[in-house]
Amino acid sequence: MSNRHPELFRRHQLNPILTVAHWPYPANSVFNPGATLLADGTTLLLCRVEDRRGHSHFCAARSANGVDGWQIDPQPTLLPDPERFPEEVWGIEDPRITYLPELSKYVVVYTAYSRVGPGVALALTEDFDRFERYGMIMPPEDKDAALFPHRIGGQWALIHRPVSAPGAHMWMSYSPDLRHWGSHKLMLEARHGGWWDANKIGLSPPPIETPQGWLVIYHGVRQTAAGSIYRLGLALFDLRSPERCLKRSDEWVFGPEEPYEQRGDVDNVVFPCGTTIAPDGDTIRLYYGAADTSIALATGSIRAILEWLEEHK
Ligand code: BMA
Repeated sequence: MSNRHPELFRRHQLNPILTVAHWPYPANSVFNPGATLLADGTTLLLCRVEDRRGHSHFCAARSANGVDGWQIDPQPTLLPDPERFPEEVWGIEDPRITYLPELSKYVVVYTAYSRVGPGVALALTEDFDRFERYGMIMPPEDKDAALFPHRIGGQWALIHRPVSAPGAHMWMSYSPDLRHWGSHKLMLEARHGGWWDANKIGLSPPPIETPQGWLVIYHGVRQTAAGSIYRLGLALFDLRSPERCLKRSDEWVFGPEEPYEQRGDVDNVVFPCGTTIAPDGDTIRLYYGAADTSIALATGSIRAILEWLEEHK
């Protein structure tokens, strides 16, 4: 047991598991990957790749064991398309993947970086080769969004993080068709003052359905004299009304401790955009961007996480 944090997430000894040195084409950095398990058990990471202009696109990396032996697409998998979607002019960032059994498709919800700030965009795919873009579904400033895997009360449901004075909080919105969004509800507020998650929070990976509720891993941003620190906390939400918070951890559960998390293009950042759950239904793999520079992996147990949350809510 670490004396700094509960060992809910154990870092992999091969961390960072993917860096720009693995990339088949020139780039600045690879980080903040979305993650999913394909039907054959392959782990797919949709990695955010930042080019040497500072603009990001996505590139898929596939691995049989989810740890090494990555097959990386030789070219970018999804590039910004500013001709048809001007809101992507400065790049696309931080993809969150959810498989939608109703459509037999994956949905990728991502940040589109427009001239007037970041907004939330959505695309569907069956194969991570061809994508059907829906364009921007939430205008700036908004990011840190992901879709729930099935309709709730007949509607699709989205978590996102609009920025408004005086803070940045997590909201839920609902849609009949993935294009038109409404019934906006405040889901989780940033805390205030000296808290680790004061003023600015956001969803990290897509919500995870458990018998006890939707498990949400979120990031909190602490502003310090030396810059921001990005850490992770836990919350559980009602299965039928996911804007209703059942439990929230006071303490963060994962933060920058290792050199590859503390030093990089942006120091002191752990930023997961995806998880995979093993066939045992319990082992969770958290894929995260480290210091906006590389990709790392930490593993935990959903049962242990829920037990810890019950004790520390
Ligand atoms: C957030 C997001 C992430 C990034 C983090 C730290 O606002 O934009 O993409 O990893 O800042 O720079």
